[in-house]
Amino acid sequence: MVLTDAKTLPEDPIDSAHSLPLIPLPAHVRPAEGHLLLPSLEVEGDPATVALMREDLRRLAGTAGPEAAHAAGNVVLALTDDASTGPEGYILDTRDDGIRITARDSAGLYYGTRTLLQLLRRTDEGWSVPRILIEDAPRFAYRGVMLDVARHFFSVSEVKAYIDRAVALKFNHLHLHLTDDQGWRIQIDAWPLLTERASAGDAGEGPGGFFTKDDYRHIVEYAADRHMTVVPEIDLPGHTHAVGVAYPDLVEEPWITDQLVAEAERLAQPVPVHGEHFSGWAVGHSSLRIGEERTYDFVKDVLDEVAAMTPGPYLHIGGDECLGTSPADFAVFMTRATHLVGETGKTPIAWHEAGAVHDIAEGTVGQYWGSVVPQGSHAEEATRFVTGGGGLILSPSDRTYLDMKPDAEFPLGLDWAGIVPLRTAYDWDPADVVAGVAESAILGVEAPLWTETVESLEDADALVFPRLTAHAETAWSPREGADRTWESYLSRLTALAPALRTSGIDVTLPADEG
Ligand code: TNX
Repeated sequence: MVLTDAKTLPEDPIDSAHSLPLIPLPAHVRPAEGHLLLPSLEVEGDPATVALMREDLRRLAGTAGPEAAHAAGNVVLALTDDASTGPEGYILDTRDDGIRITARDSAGLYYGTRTLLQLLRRTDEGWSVPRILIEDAPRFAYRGVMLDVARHFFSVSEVKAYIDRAVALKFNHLHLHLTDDQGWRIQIDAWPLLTERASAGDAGEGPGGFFTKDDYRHIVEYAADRHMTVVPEIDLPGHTHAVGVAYPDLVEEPWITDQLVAEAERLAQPVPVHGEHFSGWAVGHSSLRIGEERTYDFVKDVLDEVAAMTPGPYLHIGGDECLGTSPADFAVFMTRATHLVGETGKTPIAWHEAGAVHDIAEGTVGQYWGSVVPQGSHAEEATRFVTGGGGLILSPSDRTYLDMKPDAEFPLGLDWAGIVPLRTAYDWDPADVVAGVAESAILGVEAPLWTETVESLEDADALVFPRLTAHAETAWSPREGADRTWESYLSRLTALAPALRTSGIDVTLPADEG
């Protein structure tokens, strides 16, 4: 077996990666002839990445037990100063005697190993990997998933399992939606009743729950080991009904409209009652008391404590769907709250509605959740974050909301932003959403999972896969390229599906699409 010299391969072979189980598509793939067969794998190099890779290989090898030690490392993970790979980028090269991954940073090495894990196959004679040269780096620095642990609570081990799914697809941010009308999920020492009184129950019949500070730190650490940054969200000043269960004087009476009542009746759900747990799905009925100074004591304490246990640079303060807060009050609140975040040393993130407010802190990052073709004032609001020196995270709801039903009959999920089949999830580009926002102002892409209808990891998997793989490709892969097509993606997904199924994720491929 002689490794074909990469230089003799065509520059950009058509359909080169088409049949390979690679998602997200790497920036450059040069397949060669044949496969490399290695009886055993011994990983050496950058110690932290080696340890994670050994663990992953043991899992992949199944019950076969630990590998017989190979005399010398035949999977080499090397940090280099070679400028040819950018941040988080790597080069993966299969050679006669093994596999070499090089990168400038350990995140790059880690992503190289994620790619290798997709390519490796266990055979009777050992491990098989296609002869290949890959040079790769992400398109966007922010590649996020969001998990709503407020509507239904997820345990530390479930969150870790969600992280495992996301990092395998090279996502690097986990946005935790920690608070909402139905529950407060994070311990705050200065306001202990939040978790004592407002964490029981959820958007349904479940028990709820919350993360202690140690739980949260454990999640942050587990994520960080895998090059993932946790972005905590405290949703303010709306979505705060649960705050009123703990401290009734901090929130207004619920803002009940005829529409809310009609919708609650249609779904046989309760209408919110001030100071009592709310288990329905209605949004936009709660608001902190904007005119009270005690509100800002509360907000400051919460933001300070959350910032202190968050090593990442961001603190998300929500700002969405504040239907029960007047625009003037909303402006007062978002201005003060974004500045309070700034005082903690973190960069504020807010949902795009906050872009309507003139004086939010400079550098505030916006998260756009409008449709892929912006309606009303949404584009203008999104643009405001960019002119204000911040960036934009794109989460168009009719493309990236993982809680939207993939087909009308799907038992889980909602449909207010539309039905989102796999092809719809795949076919859009972040640079085309908000006209006038340059690619360089787009921090990246995030796929949120709201959990009104999601009660378990199994439910989450059913909604999330395979669509999360589409969003991984949108966030990581270059826009142009012979393989950056729906057809190639579907063929690569088909090739990847058996490995996903082996790892316990049951992906249904769209037989009728494509
Ligand atoms: C909208 S869009 C929400 C959430 C809901 C979700 C359900 C946005 C920032 N907020 O409060 O859970 O719809 O799909």
